[in-house]
Parts: sequence; structure tokens; C-alpha cells
Amino acid sequence: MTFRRSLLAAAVAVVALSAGFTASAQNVVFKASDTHPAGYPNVVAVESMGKKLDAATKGRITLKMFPGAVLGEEKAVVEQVQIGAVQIARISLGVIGPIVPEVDVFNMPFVFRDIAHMRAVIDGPIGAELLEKVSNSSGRMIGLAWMDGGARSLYTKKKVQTPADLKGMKVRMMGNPLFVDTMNAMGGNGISMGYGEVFSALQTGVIDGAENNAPSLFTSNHYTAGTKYYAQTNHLIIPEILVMSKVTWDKLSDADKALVKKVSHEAQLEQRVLWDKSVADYSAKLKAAGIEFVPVDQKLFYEATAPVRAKYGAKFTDLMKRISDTK
Ligand code: GTR
Repeated sequence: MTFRRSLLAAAVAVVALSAGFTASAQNVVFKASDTHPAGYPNVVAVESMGKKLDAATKGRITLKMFPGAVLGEEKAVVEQVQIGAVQIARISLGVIGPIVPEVDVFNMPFVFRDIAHMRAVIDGPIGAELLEKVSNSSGRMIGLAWMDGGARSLYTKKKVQTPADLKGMKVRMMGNPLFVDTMNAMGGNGISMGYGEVFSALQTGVIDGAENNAPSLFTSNHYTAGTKYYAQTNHLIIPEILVMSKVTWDKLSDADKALVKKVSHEAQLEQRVLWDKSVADYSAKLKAAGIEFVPVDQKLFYEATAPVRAKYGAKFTDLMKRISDTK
């Protein structure tokens, strides 16, 4: 009896202790994910956002960054965000398209004239509207801010200068049918594949090339897997997105939501400065490593991809006009 009673007392104490712990522990740690390694512009900008959250809330809200895809590839991370296992993720908008089709307007080939045009769009009303669309979709995540993913160009084992040169080449694209169609229209065979599989697929000859911006081409080491040529097609200018799990967002007070939004927007602007520097640095490193930057007539690739814009852009006619009218 006594033994039982003391057991009960101990159990009550544990419950009380843990209840007390939960009640007093208002501290929140946001687990953040990025596929890129430590030091990459997006990673640095999100870490600095975490420091601001920490300072503004006196340690009540902190952020722990998990870079280098340690929490998984982007598709898997999105799923974790949706269930609230990961609170913040910086991901390519490419993988959001299949979940929130409205964002595919930004995922279309040559929808932006250049980087400056893309920035003007994401900084303006259209950028704000698309973040809202993500937040109000059934995707169970909140669009916090945009980041710069530069322009994507083709890196291949054989030199490519025209769409005809891509004939018979298998080129890795991100997981979104729109991108496979884009590569097929550009003259090659688009193969959908996760970022983490590209290196060995290049090495084993499963693919003949892929496409990305210079910082990703360098930090992924793909340039060491036989792709000597970097054709400057700039066919996709895809903004990247910073999202928060809706599960997490719904638990925040209005003041905390406003704070998260504010520091996210600051991260958008900070990343951009770091980004420009990293494009210059990594392009120089790629050139020093013997990668040939091949100039191409972009118009040929623009024209080749017209059917993709016609197919996917049909439901975005007004939006595409507003994008093209943005100065
Ligand atoms: C990078 C982008 C990543 C990832 C990767 C890919 O440019 O920053 O988010 O999407 O491309 O090709 O999968």
C-alpha cells in the first residue's frame, strides 16, 4: 500500500513537473531546413533572421538551421513542413508548383526578362499576392518571403549552343512536369530527379547534363562530374520561397506573426546582396576550374519554349501580362 502510494505520488509529481515545464516553457525553437550547405546566401540570411527573432523576443523564439539537406530533399522537407515537423524551409518554388499550381506562373521558362525584372515582380504586388496564394492554399504552409535563385543555365558533357545540340541528351530537371516539358521543348529529354541524386546520375551516365545557377553548380560539385560546358541559356529564373508550417503559424500570437513576417522580409533583402556576390564568386571559381561558359543565342531557346508558355500560361493570361508590364 505504502509502496503503491509512493508510486502514485511519484507519478503525480512527474505529471506536475512536466505540466509545470510545459506551462513555463514558452520557448519555441524553429527548425529550419535548406538543401544548400552552410555559408550559402540563403542559409546565412535565414540564420540571421533567427538571430533577430532571438534578440527581439529575448530568447523566447530561436531558430536552428539544418543546412545541406540533412533533414531531407526538398520534396520530403515540404511534407515535414506540412505536418509541422519542420517549421521553416527555404525551397525552390519549382517543387511547390505541384502542390500550389498558382505559383507555376513564376516557374515558366523565360517568364521574366532578366533578374532585375524578377526582383521588381517579387518585391511588388504580384510577389505579395503569390505569397498569399501559397498561404491560403490547401498546401498547409505560409509563404513568408522570396529569395533569389538567379537564372538557371545548362551544364552538359557535350557543348550545347542551340536547341538542336540537345537532341538525344538526357537532362535532369526539378520535380515538376512543367520543367520536363520545358527541357523537351528545348530539344533534350527532361528527366525529373531530386537534387541529391544528380551527382551520381552524371557519373554513371544516367544523365548527360542538368541545369542550375552558378552557386548551385559549384557547391553541389556537379561540375566535377564531367559537365565541362555551361551554356548560358538562362531559361528559368525561379524565385525561391521561404515557408513556415501552418501548424506552427497558427500557434503564434499576432505580434509574433508580424515579427516573423518582418524579419523574413529583411532576410529577402539580405539574401539578395549575398546572392549577387556569390554568383560572381562561384562563376569565377567555375571558370578557374576549367568550366567553359558558352554564350548562346537565348532567342532560340525562348522561341523553342513558346509551346510551354502557351500550355501552362493559358490560365495565367492576366497575370502574365501584369508580369510583363512590370518595369
Ligand atoms: C537550386 C535551388 C534549390 C534546389 C536546386 C535543384 O538552385 O536553390 O532549392 O531546388 O536548385 O536543382 O533541385
